[in-house]
Amino acid sequence: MGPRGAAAAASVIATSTRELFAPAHVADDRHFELCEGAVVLRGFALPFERALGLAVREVASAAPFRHMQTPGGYTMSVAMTNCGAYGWVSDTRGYCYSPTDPDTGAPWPEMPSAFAELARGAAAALGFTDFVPDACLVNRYDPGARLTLHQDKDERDFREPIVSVSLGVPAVFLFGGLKRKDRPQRVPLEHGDVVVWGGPARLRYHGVAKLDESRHPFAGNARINLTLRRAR
Ligand code: MD3
Ligand code: FE
Repeated sequence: MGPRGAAAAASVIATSTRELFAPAHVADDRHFELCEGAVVLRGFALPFERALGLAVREVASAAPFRHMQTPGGYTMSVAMTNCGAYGWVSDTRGYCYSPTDPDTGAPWPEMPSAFAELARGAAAALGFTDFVPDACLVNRYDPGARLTLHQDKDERDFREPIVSVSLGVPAVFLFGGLKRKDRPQRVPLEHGDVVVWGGPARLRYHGVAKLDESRHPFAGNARINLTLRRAR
């Protein structure tokens, strides 16, 4: 079975999975479709939060969070690291996926199985049955950090979905259109929320509003976001 339309996916969540064989966390009344191709799975990551917390710590001890430079010469307010075969990196020369950490020359830490399994499960719930991520960007938002509207276009195959996992302090996700000027929807994302982006949503502009000062037991005053992708 190939990827289904998101409308079909939403009805899968609403009916057959709930009544038949899905794990309890797949059938949840709070899951909803943002637009065709983008589905918010509220709390989908909560059953795995301990494993995810340990794995984030392990990745960050091997490849510490850092503030990358943009091609425009700015320093990003979001601190980033990566795991998996490829990592997203940016410097004054541009963006790319790199098999090695530019700070050390070493390969990125291996993708923790908790990350890969969670992404695979979330994608499968939407009908993307064999999503095998090879890149996980780990973003850390400290108070005041934000991500300006952008498209994700550095990946090889836009038919592959992207799975994002929100952890820690809540944030307002900005979900725009296919043009930068399209006014974005504001979508609050909380600890444990997972979003699957595919199909027609895959190339929409998106960003994250400036993070407010607040606290959550997962990571103090920070928000952590995992973005799982098939880069190559
Ligand atoms: C919508 N990160 O790292 S993940 C990024 O919360 C990024 O840290 C945000 O955007 C964050 O590139 C949002 C959600 C996301 C990821 C990819 C998308 C939303 C998307 C691709 C297309 C449309
Ligand atoms: Fe993005």
